[in-house]
Amino acid sequence: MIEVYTKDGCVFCTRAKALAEESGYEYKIIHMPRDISREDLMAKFPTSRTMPIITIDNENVGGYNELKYIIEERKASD
Ligand SMILES: N[C@@H](CCC(=O)N[C@@H](CS)C(=O)NCC(=O)O)C(=O)O
Repeated sequence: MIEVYTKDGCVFCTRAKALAEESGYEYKIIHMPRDISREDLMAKFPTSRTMPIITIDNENVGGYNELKYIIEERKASD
């Protein structure tokens, strides 16, 4: 399961949401601050400095660029 932590006014978040949707994989959007507070987000991902924050099967894989790479790799090996 892909989880995309997003916020408003974030170009890479918009790109990541579109990419997750297009990918056909199961995904979930978690919006900060609607679904998670800034404090809880920072506690959950203390080393992350940019948005979006993306996890796959609960592992922090990075942001939009990393998700794009992972999806391309997965599709190539399908
Ligand atoms: N390489 C990152 C870039 C993400 C990025 O720069 N996000 C912006 C918002 S659209 C951000 O968090 N900027 C805040 C900062 O750089 O401190 C990705 O692919 O997701």
